[in-house]
Amino acid sequence: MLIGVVGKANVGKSTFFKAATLAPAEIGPHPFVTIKPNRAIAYVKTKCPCTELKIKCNPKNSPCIDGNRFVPFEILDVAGLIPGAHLGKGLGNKFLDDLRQADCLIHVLDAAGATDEKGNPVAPGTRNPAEDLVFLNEEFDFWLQDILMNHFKKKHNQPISAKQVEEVLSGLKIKKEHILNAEKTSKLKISNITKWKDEQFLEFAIALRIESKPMVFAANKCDIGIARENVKKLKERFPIYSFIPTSAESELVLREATEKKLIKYIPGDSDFEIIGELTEKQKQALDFVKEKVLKILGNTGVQECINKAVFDLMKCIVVFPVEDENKLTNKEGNILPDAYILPKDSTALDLAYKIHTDIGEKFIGAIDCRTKRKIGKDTKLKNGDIIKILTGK
Ligand SMILES: Nc1nc2c(ncn2[C@@H]2O[C@H](COP(=O)(O)OP(=O)(O)O)[C@@H](O)[C@H]2O)c(=O)[nH]1
Ligand SMILES: [Mg+2]
Repeated sequence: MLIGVVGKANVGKSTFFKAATLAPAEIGPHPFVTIKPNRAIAYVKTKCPCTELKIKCNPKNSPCIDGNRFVPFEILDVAGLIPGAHLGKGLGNKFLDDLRQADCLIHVLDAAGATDEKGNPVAPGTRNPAEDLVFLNEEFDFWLQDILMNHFKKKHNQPISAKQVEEVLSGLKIKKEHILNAEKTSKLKISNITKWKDEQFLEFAIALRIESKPMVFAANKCDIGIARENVKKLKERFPIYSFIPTSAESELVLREATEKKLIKYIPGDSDFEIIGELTEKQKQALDFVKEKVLKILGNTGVQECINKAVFDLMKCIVVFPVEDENKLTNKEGNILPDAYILPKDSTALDLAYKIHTDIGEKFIGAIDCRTKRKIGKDTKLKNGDIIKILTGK
């Protein structure tokens, strides 16, 4: 499961990416060894069972701050979009190549309209951010339309099946269920695909994008007043999408100040506490964040975008594997040591394989540690489950 962060130049994509991937607390050595250059670890925020169970956890792979568990997963910094990407212009192919790997997208918009179509700075309010949204979607849609037309337009005499379309699109993380859903919503018949007109290929491409690359929009630079007005207009014009007002720069200020032990701040929270000696400049920056962002928006929006992508768009769950179903510990006696993000409908067997192939291969069952009931390999796990895997020889 991979979230791609996309957007035009100078919208605050790097700032968003950096803020989202700065560890929310000291976490010691990284559990991840190799990460590709454009990938980094971000953290989804979820409730740690420690509060509900009134126990003190010893987290290993995922820090717990005041009952909030931050569970790590990889995110992808998608290459910047260049107009005409689908025609192979500039680094356009790199953009599309990155995009194909993503299961869902966070599209960072300059909601303040302070950058033109190429990302050059202009006065806030000059550019309509809706155009950037439409533009990126269109690049993707034209590209997908081209792929489909190259394979199917007037190419075959036999009726085409969804399976054949799936094979062509398999490298794009587009699955059969996406194709069948897009067929329904576009009201087109895949069996007739070889006879479709160009605009029907486009309609299908649009439907397929909506199904296969769900998006949340980070309406960034919402520390500027006009950006917040633009968010209202975006919501009215595109009711099918989610827009989250963000100030990536503010989240970066807060996470960096946390790292320097100047403040206590839990990502996603509506306030912070000063715990260190601040310089005048630091004080001003933090005052700005408090007055112009947290008090107005409620939070910086960055954590909300990530949680929205993981839980709502991808419908993932977080589960807590343990080795002792009574003490909720691992072998070393650490309470609720680890948390894992799994795709929806994952089973105890999927969890076993996620922990280690070896554990997956020796799987004979599992225990739901809350109810102490045994569960089989097909039982679907729920968000927040605490699971002991049983293994045989
Ligand atoms: N006002 C404001 N400016 C921001 C915000 N996030 C980024 N910026 C500024 O926008 C410019 C471009 O940011 P950057 O992250 O490099 O954008 P990228 O080209 O999309 O990666 C920089 O001057 C940032 O300081 C924000 O939340 N609010
Ligand atoms: Mg950048």
